[in-house]
Amino acid sequence: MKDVVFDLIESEKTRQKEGLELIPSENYVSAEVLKAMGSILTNKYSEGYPSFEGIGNIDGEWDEKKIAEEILPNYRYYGGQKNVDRIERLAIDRACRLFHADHANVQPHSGAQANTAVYFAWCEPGDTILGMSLPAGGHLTHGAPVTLSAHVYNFVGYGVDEDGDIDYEDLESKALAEDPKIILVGYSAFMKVPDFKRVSEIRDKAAKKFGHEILLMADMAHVAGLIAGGVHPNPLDYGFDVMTTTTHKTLRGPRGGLIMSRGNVASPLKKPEKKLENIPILIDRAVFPGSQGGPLEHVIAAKAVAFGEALLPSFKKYAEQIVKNAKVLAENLQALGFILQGNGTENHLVLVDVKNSFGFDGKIYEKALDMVGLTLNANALPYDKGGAFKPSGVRLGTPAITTRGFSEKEMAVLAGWMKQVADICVEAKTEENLAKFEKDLTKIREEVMALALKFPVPAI
Ligand code: DSN
Repeated sequence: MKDVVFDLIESEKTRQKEGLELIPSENYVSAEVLKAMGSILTNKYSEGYPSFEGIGNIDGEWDEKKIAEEILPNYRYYGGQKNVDRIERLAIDRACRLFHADHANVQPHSGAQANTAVYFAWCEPGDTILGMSLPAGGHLTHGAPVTLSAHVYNFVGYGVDEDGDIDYEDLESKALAEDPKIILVGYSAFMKVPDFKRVSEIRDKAAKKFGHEILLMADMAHVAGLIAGGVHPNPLDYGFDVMTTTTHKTLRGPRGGLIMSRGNVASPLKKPEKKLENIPILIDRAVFPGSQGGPLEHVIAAKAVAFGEALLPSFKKYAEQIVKNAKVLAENLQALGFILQGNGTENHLVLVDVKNSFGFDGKIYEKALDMVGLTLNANALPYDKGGAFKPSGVRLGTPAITTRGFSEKEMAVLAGWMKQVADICVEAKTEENLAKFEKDLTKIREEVMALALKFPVPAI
């Protein structure tokens, strides 16, 4: 008997094909990424690491003699690692090339796991970490009170200014007052390009004042694909020691996490001194055995495939188009009366102040847009009085629709539908009342579906 799960997967395929994904942290993977992720590598245990020495290259050409002589000993706790070692090594080498890193740990199961491992690698419980506060647009794992991170470490939050940019003066004064062990730049709802050089200089000043090393960390989960495509600066080029990311957002890989670092790469078996130059080894030890068990080698294989795709010239074009589309979408929305946080966008993400634009909150708008096949998420604006449960905004972005081949001209159509749905929400006032506008919503739904079907989802 066929498991009902497969019916639900088919139904989800239809939803993805017929609708448009505007959640800025989602994307559509290629058939190859999907194939690697759904492979028999899920059968294999491989706690530990492959040899830290390079055994392959980007084209997957192997020096079998070198492997026979040098790959052993690897650092695994199970036998049968011949293929897995090469796959993980490829993922590591490709990630290093993409992000100009000395080392990559490709094992984190998620972005949250990646961040946890970095904190654990460098801090003691109670140490201070300075990051963007959640109400300003930071991420849960950057010390939101409900998270493990906030229970273990003393998070201090810096804010954003009226333009939605990092409040660098606030960051600097807190860095010089709070004696942080980590200064963290990263976010979930931020549409500016951070001044990494300025933050790096602030770190140096604070390190001098307090007389100890301070780890400079960037959580680039949202923009990693833009960095890989060369359309966003890379924090590792501006003095940052560590960059974490998820692999499934703009980077367009499988769901998972990744940590890149600068420093000495060596065997993870011997515990090194806690110095910034040793951060790659400290991170390896903090991922396994520090905070994770067996790596998901099927996901690591899919990461390797995605990184290979991101190294191709076509990915650069993709990244450029994401940013162009977001800019044009923002301009079209503004022309139709939408008020945007930060007055537009410099990356892939647009944050709409729907409350000030139209008088309703983000939840009703998210629901109405879902009814026409446009998927985005209600999102709090910086310092939103409505908080997470009655947020004043919605967050949307262009990575997924750009993968489907959307360009500037479709952005105007999209903005037009968003305005029509906004007008319906003005009349409906409550989520319950949306049902009364079924006819109008269905008409828009049909138009959305017709356009969506012209731009197939890869691998479906
Ligand atoms: N949940 C992700 C996002 O949507 O931004 C961040 O981890």
